[in-house]
Amino acid sequence: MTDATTTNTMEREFLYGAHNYAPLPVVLVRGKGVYVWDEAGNRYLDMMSAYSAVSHGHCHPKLVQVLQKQAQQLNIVSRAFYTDKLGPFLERVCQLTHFDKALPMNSGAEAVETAIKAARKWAYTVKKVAKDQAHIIACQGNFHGRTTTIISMSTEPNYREGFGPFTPGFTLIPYGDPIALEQAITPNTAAFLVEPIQGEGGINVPPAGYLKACETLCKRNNVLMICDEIQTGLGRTGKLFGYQHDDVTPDGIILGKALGGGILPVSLFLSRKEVMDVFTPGDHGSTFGGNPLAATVGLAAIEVLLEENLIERAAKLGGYFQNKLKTIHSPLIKDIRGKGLLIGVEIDKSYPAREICLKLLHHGILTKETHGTVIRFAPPLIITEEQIDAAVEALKHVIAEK
Ligand code: IF1
Repeated sequence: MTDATTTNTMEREFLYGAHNYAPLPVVLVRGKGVYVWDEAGNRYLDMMSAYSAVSHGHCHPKLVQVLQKQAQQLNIVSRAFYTDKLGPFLERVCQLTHFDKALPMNSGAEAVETAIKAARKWAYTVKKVAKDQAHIIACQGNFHGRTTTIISMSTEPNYREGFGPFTPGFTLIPYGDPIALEQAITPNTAAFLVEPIQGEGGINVPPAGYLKACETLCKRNNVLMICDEIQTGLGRTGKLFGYQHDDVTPDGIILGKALGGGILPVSLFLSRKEVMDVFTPGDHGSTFGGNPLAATVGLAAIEVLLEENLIERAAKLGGYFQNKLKTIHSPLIKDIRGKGLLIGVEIDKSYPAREICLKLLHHGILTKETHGTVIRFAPPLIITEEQIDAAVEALKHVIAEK
């Protein structure tokens, strides 16, 4: 696996790249469906799908086809002009999600920033909060991205240290506790920003009814409820959106990752009209956001998701996956949790999760730990039962090796 070519490739990345990642020692050159291949031709089952961005599988033929066609037609023109692709894309996502309006960006973090700006401006112009007094409530253990403003609401020292000063205006409360939300709300609260399941936090599933209780509190206090569905959205958890497990109607949601069909960065902030209407020409934007190539791929990504019943697949295969994992009887497995195909396996501290991921790599399984103790399983939603069996078998072996 680590032959001379591979070592050379990795060394160059290490030498010329910033060291903000510590990748597993594999150099990927090709992907198809749930599989990726390295330079030497070894095949791996992708159990992480780029942190849930590759829900459709690698190089989905229909998505590659629309990408190629559009790439020859028109790609980037900026938002200074209309294009024939953006309107249909936004119309389709609004129909699908029942939100009134959408604002396109590229990365997840940009869409989170968009939500923050929308919530603040809504607080000043609609709720009539005094100038610069608005605050947003977020949860401990959150992950919403890496910009300086977003890390200002992070509780993870590793993401913050050395990057201050931070943006004020955030209040942090424990995740999964509606009473904490009730106590944190003030007349200046613009929004409550929440992940339906905390991904980076360790695949933390909140108690049933949590989001419903939060929704009631937000409505009663005229606070926007905004769900970060960047990781949980578009079928990942076995429903179109993570918030649907609790039957709530948030005021806004943030989408990214899988919206780009595993091909391009495509993100959106979606909301009710009253919220989105706070934006006026010139107060927010992006050179690349909503470009025709991204809009084309985003629209096709939604069509493929529905055509191939990927949401139902995630629900069914997620249940199958969790049940299979439960057949591994080992005191080293402390917990198996998640929804749909967003699954975390918590391992005893004595067996570092990174070591397990390294061993899984040698068994042809790609994944990445989170928080040092949780192995993440978030494969493309097109995965089959046989492929899940193979991954569970490999994990069983690796666990037994300790
Ligand atoms: C990295 C984790 C996943 C996200 C939610 C916003 C963003 C993300 C709920 C920002 C991004 C990523 C980014 C990636 C690691 C990763 C991650 F390990 F941190 F927790 F997915 F599980 N909201 N998540 O999960 O989106 O700007 O990156 O497009 O290395 O930072 P982005």
